[in-house]
Amino acid sequence: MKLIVGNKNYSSWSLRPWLAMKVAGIAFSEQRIPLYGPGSKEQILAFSPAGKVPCLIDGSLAVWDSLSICEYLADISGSSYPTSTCGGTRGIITHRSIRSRSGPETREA
Ligand SMILES: N[C@@H](CCC(=O)N[C@@H](CS)C(=O)NCC(=O)O)C(=O)O
Repeated sequence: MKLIVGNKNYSSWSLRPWLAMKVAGIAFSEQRIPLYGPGSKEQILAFSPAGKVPCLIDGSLAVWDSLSICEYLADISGSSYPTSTCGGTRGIITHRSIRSRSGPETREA
């Protein structure tokens, strides 16, 4: 699996799945794309149809949006996002209300 992230000093969205994967011990490689520079958007769009980072590449599957990535990781590993806890539910509601403007979050490459 490969996680596409932005600048770690200001892309907190990128750090969410990055931290989740580190804490869960999920093996992954990382590709960093410097944000808001010449060609940045094109580089992101090569992976993420939403034109945003983070984006997780797992084989032919691309998953974008930090919450969707965490939910996907929970599905495949059983050890990531705490979806069954009160805190997990609150996190999901918060994330979903923010991301609902950005359309579907998975696609087959
Ligand atoms: N709701 C999205 C937000 C993603 C987002 O806004 N990412 C920003 C960086 S923190 C981005 O990709 N900006 C680059 C751009 O818009 O060109 C998520 O949870 O992943």
